[in-house]
Amino acid sequence: MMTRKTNHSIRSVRPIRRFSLRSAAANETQIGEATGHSRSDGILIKPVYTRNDLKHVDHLGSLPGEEPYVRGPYATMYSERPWTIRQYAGLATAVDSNAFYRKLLATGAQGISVAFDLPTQRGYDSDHALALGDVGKAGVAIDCVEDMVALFHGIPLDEVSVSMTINGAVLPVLAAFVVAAERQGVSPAQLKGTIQNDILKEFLIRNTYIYPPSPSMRIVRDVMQYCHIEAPSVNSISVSGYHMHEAGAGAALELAYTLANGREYLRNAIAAGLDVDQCALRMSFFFGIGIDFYTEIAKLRASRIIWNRIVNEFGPKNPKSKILRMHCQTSGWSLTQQDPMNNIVRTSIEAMAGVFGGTQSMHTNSFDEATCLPSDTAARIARNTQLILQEETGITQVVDPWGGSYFMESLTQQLVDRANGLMDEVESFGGMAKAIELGLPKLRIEEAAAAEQARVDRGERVIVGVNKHTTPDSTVAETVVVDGESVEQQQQARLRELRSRRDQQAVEHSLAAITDAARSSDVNLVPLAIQAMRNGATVGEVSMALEMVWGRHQDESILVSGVYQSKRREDDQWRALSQRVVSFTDSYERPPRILICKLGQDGHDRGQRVVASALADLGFEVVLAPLFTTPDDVARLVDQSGVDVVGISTLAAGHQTLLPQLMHQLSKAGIKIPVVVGGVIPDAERESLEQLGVGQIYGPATPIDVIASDLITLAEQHRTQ
Ligand code: DCA
Repeated sequence: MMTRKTNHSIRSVRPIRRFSLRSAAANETQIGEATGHSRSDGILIKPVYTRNDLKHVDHLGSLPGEEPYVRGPYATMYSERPWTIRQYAGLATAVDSNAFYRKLLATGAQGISVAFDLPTQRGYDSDHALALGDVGKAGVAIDCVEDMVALFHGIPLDEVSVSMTINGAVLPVLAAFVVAAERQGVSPAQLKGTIQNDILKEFLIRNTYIYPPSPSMRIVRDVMQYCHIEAPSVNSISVSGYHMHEAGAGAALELAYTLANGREYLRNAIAAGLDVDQCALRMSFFFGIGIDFYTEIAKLRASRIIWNRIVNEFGPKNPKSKILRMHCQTSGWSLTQQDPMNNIVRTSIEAMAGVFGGTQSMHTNSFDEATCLPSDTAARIARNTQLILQEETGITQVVDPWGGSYFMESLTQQLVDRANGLMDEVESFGGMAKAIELGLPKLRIEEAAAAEQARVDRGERVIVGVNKHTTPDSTVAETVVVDGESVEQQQQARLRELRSRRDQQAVEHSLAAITDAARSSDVNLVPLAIQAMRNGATVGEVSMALEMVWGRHQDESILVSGVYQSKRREDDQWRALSQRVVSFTDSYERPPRILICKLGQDGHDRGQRVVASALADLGFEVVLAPLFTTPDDVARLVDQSGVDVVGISTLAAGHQTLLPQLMHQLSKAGIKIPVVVGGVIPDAERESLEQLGVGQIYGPATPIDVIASDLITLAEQHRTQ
């Protein structure tokens, strides 16, 4: 992994490094290899199960609320208290989000789950140059305590449990939350909820890190320690598999890497002087729930068995430390832009798997989220899906109804065994932090994603409305679009006002204290961040006080190679495309060359990496830009790299501002090059993108063959210009 001091440096053109898992893995396993027997991890699912299938099952006979907790963390489970309905949301400004939360709470939601916009997550204030285009787009913009106060106006923080998805910028955001609670007269000891604070998965997959791994792990530990002492009802970490699931990991990979991350956090905190009960008691987990119904139920059951074993390794005294409690979210990846009402059905089935698996808290996605932020109608249906499960179906009456099933118990054991094998592999590399540094887990997940994409493109994995049973007329009726410019202006005005009235000396003094503390490791940073925010510092300023010492981290791009092709080699359509690439190479004395990039702070890169890997397998020269590029950076890369086509991947709506800027930069530089865009793009935007000069627009689930064919044509046209 590579770290650089600032985010403003000029990035050089970097052709992708391609990496074969066969040569990389010391302990080669079959995980991630698609056998064709089942949807996930190559696990064989048979038509009939008998008691013989229970022979190798270790956990039979236990009760709910008892070790190894396979049947649930609590003895009575939902029969006494159903899971918490906690819809994840954040809309543009704090005031808008507050109105949304209050409506959710008034109509059946039982907890709040805050989504922050990307600049907040990456530690930039809304007036920072690199925040441009992303302010308020994929969540709420929070710059200072006043924003946090507005976010929770009228919501009693000693009563309502609040979860916050914040990782890199956890210090200033947690600090702002504590100060906002103070203003309500609520002490940290009265707060309840969860702070995500899971930085390892950011390095692994989600990419909203700020600092390099080592100081980032110190922040995690400081937050765990602070919460243990001052805010004991706050879950100080939510170890997340969700993003791995969304990035393409099958059930065993998601389980293994999430729980290996959990073990790494335990080790990290214990090494810093906490005991296992101090940290494990308030550790929680977060899983994705996909459409693979049986496997997903088994995955959640298996997670509790494995975590119980891991915590026991550290000799806990409190039995509660050994219990894995989890939040689940239905899969965003399984949502389709085509025939979107199908998503209501998918989400219901996924939610049911989460419930059968024994989740403690859940978010159900809205059916329109493959295209835009949820509309009111879609959000209501999503929430009602959970209410119907809780209040109409009778599902909550029986604890772990799958317990004792030949099939489910055997599947649970298979997942435990597979995940244990993968975790052994991680241990052989020296633990998760080391394995992430070597890049192995990310490549394994990408291998799974590429294989899955190939199965979809071959029609082996059916997605109704996408690769089978398609319908021509299927768009979302109502699309929500955030007016990013107006949100940016509002946030910037609030920042100007704050900076003009605060005691500047006090702010500078408290920021200097943070910078000093970053140089040593024996001071807990949380109280210092709280003091700075109380004095009127901003999220960006606190982040920068640390960045001055630690720098900003940037990940190196390595792509898997050969996985997509291995599933398509025998396929006529693939062969024809390969032949076109060969002809192109013969004609122009080099292969078609494409620059693939994301603009702004959007780090969700599964889509672009799968496409890049498949195109490289086909014979393209792929230049994969670093994450977090500005339009200027991209224009410079195009100029330097001599590519034939530019592909922009966008999932968080930043393109609405940044793409016009890129087109302007290219034209100013006199560069004529085809530009294509893929990702989450509402139908209503297509016309304006075409007018801008965008050559092709690819929605989610567009087959690789379509993209590759277009790109070859565009490259040919570019060459003959
Ligand atoms: N019998 C006895 N007690 C029960 C039962 C039961 N059947 N069910 C729940 N409870 C108790 C719990 O022990 C807990 O009490 P405590 O706080 O004193 O320990 C309380 O009721 C709340 O239940 P819990 O299972 O902790 O559920 P939540 O408060 O909703 O927390 C958790 C769920 C996963 C732990 C938390 O981290 C969370 O909410 N995460 C959400 C993360 C998120 O939103 N991420 C978005 C991306």
